[in-house]
Amino acid sequence: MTQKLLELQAEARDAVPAANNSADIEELRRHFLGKKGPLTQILRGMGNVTPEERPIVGKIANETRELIEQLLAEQTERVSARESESSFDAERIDVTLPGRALNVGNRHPLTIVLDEICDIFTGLGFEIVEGPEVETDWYNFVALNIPPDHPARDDHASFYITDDVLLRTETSAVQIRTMEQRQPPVRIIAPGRVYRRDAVDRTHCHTFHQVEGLLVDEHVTFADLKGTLDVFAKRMFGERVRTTFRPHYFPFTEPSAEVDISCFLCDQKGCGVCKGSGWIEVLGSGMVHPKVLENVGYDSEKYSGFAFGMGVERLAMLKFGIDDIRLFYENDLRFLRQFR
Ligand code: 2NL
Repeated sequence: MTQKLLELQAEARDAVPAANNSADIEELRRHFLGKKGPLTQILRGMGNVTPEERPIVGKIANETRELIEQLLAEQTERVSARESESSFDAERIDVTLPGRALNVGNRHPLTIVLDEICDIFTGLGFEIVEGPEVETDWYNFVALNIPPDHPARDDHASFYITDDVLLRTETSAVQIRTMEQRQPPVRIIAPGRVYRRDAVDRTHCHTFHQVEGLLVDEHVTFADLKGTLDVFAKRMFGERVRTTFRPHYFPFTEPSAEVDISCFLCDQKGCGVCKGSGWIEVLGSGMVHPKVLENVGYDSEKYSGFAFGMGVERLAMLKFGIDDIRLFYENDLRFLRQFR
């Protein structure tokens, strides 16, 4: 029996250091120390050993178990150090490689300008209101002092759906609806998409965007209009910009004025954008016509107001130096990616 144990020790000394991965080591552990392994078998045979020999055989058996366990532990340590090193090698990453570029989007140039306009007016205490793009003749025209035979309807060649229903030609209708629902003071801007039956060219499109503004209260004067739009122009195009109010005609305002800003590109020396004049037209405005106030049930003796309207495409083209309105709608990423 002692002989068998010594043979077992010799076998383990040969086999364990030859195992070169953790699976083989586990296999050897089962082989030498498992329930059906040689050591267990030998210990089961202890019953046949004489009482004198028993302590000696027992001692050698224990030494054999300890030896095998120690051999396995040493080999496990050696193998696992090597294994984790090779897995480190396999998983090594090159932190100096360039990263993968993410395809980050950006706002559409019209959205950038629209947001900017809205920010300026909300900063001045105006509230943003929105409304339907399909309107009735009353809200789009008649309430704004443009009756059916009015020549101003020619400027607004429209898309009619029925005799009485059309795609809105400006966002004024939203402001009419708001005034119907509230009493003054009213201080709102109405941004949105509008439609006109225009032939498409470098500066015209059948679908474009507008921001209209309206302020109605007691004692509102043309000076309030001038001050408000002067602040807007300076915040939008730079503090150096000055404004001038040129008399004009709109059916829904009286008096009416077009607003020009001093050319922010050439400082009024004269350039292509201001066509040598030093001034650029940026919006239309005026004091709300008393008939419009009466149409929504306001007392035009007690209340007065100013209103204005601007084209978002036009302002965006000026601000970014874009010479063709169609670029906004073609979804060409080479164009759109320039406005980050
Ligand atoms: C322009 C000119 C303008 C208005 C729009 C307005 C609205 C109401 C009452 C009175 Cl509810 N007026 N809007 C007034 C003056 C000019 O727009 O050139 N737009 C692009």
